[in-house]
Amino acid sequence: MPAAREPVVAYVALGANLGDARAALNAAMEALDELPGTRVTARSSLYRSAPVDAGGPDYLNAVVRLATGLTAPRLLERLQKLEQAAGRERPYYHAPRTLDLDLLLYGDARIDSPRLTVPHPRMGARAFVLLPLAEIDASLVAPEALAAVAGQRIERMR
Ligand code: PH2
Ligand code: MG
Ligand code: MG
Repeated sequence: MPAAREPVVAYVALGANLGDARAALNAAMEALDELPGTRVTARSSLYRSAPVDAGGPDYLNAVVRLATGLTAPRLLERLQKLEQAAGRERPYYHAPRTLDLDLLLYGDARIDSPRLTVPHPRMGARAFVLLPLAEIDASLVAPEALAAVAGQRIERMR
């Protein structure tokens, strides 16, 4: 029998700004915890944020930390299936969406393939990623990075 893979610590950003975004994010966090060989080991609060480089209503955003035995490509596949199951449509770039699940970090892997870039190339410029990420693992976010996105409107929800 092959040895089981050591679980990898990964971070996933969640976003939605169509339909019942709060329900979609909560359901997605539950679904991530049920992926094969995967546990959600930390969840941020939900945040309300102004769309960045996009139009439409305000977003709800959050970040979760996973411990997963899935490879990065398999995890990506699962994220995309969950987006589809939530009714995700892609009429144009950055269109409002019922659910967006972005793989931010996968252990210390650097991945540059046509389908997947890790660390996520735009995460450092987005308050809606950095604030929830800092809430669950402050050591991953430099104070200067938070200062650089301080102009973006975002509010932690109670
Ligand atoms: N996602 C985008 C583009 N802009 N803005 C906010 N506030 N939240 C998002 O999740 C978001 C965005 C593309 O995925
Ligand atoms: Mg995204
Ligand atoms: Mg995405």
